[in-house]
Amino acid sequence: MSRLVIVSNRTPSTGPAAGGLAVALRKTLAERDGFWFGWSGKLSEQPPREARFEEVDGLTVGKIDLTRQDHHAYYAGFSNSILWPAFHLRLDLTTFDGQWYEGYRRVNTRFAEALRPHLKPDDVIWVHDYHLIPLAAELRRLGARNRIGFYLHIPFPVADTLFAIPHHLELMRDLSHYDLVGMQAQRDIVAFNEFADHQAPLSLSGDPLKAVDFSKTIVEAFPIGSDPDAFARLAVSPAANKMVRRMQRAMDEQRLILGVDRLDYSKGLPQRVEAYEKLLANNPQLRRGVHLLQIAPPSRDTIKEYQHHSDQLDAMCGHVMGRFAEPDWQPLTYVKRAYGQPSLAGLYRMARIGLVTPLRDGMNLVAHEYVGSQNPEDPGVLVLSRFAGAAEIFEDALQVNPFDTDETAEAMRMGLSMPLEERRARWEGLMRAARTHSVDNWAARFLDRLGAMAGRARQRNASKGGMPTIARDVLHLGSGTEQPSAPA
Ligand code: ADQ
Repeated sequence: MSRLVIVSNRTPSTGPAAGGLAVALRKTLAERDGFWFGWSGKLSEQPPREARFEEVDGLTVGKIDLTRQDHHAYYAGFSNSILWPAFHLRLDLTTFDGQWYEGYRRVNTRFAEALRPHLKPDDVIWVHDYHLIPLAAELRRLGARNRIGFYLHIPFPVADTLFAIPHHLELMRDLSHYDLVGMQAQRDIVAFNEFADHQAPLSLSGDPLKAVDFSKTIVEAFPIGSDPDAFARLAVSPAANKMVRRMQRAMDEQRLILGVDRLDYSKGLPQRVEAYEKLLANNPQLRRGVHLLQIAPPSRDTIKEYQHHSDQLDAMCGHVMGRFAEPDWQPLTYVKRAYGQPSLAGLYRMARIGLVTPLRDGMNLVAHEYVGSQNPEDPGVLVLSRFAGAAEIFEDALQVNPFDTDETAEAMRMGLSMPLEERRARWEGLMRAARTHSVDNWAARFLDRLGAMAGRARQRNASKGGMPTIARDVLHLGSGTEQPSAPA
């Protein structure tokens, strides 16, 4: 079997992996030869050009360090102040700085130069996420002919938003150097095809303009998931029970409405708090009978949009407390810290409503974890944004438009009064879907697909340059800022 090389922004560190994705990828790698490659987490003035390899909990891990300046331009800059907001359709939250793109490319070149000497011709390379879109192109420039797959963990933007991203055409050309590109949802494939079919803003006359040839790249949806049966076990573990007992003492007879998210503007937290406020305002009989627990540890808090969002949420929670709290009852608890998976699983199981209402999300694994953790005899209700990738899988959730806070408030009310029989029927459908789309199945499907492309890799080996060609029918480029690069 070919070796597997996983490449991601960060490499795994010792100790239990924090998320289901890291666990699944570690397991996949442990089952075959290969290594994980990425940034070490260290910044230094003059990082060595070569990667250093270490054993981390039985896995081989190759790491490079970065300069502070490069890391800032690549990570906080181009990746998280341009690509992340734009791919989540939040152009209003982007910051454009011309130097960031150079830093982004430089880091991708550094990754490729440090990785290339360690590749064998038959290695299968699996690159993860928007930080590393140019990596295949950089590796191909250095002569790598391997099968290279890319997985985008976040949504793919609609064409008009993509056109607004600086250097979008170069980024799309970079994508065409992968053999297989995986995305979360059919919605993302539709958006990608919209771009691939036109590649420039539409005009009233003439044929669609095409600057990038995607004919050698397969682009498909591979919806990611969690390990729902592991969450089912975890939710009744002693560690989970400890958290549940603590909560039960505080909650008494109140029913729990639970949100668990990174503190990120894509997760729709202000809208969620507003919807909860409407639930209490419109249904006075529910006051003292429900409690919202929102867990949201800060992330990327050096970026000003994240600080602003955090301040906004603080103010909104304070507002709802001020409006509804009584000396002996508080409507909500807002906790800005991370918890271990057992504690989360216990809370998921206890919650009558799992409130997962991102404004836009690649998949949303919290929805999968909530489903896995439920008590089959007395399951809770998943209130789910229809703009999460998970909405394509979880048809039995109460799906809402998170921008419409009246609708979300009404879904919460319905969930709180839903009869046991309906809750069970819906949960059974959800659990079936969560099992079908488990993270293990996701990794196996992607790697089977990429592995089956051996023929194409040989074809590439046999061909002269091996680079995807640039279509010849380019009349002019939409933005007028970029020229197609010459085929190698
Ligand atoms: P994220 O944006 O991080 O992931 P999500 O899919 O919900 O979003 O995953 C969050 C993970 O972090 C879950 O495993 C959850 O348990 C954990 N987590 C969240 N809050 C936590 C807390 N307070 N304490 C401890 N753990 C917590 C990106 C994309 C998603 C996509 C995933 C995977 O944005 O759309 O689903 O990658 O591809």
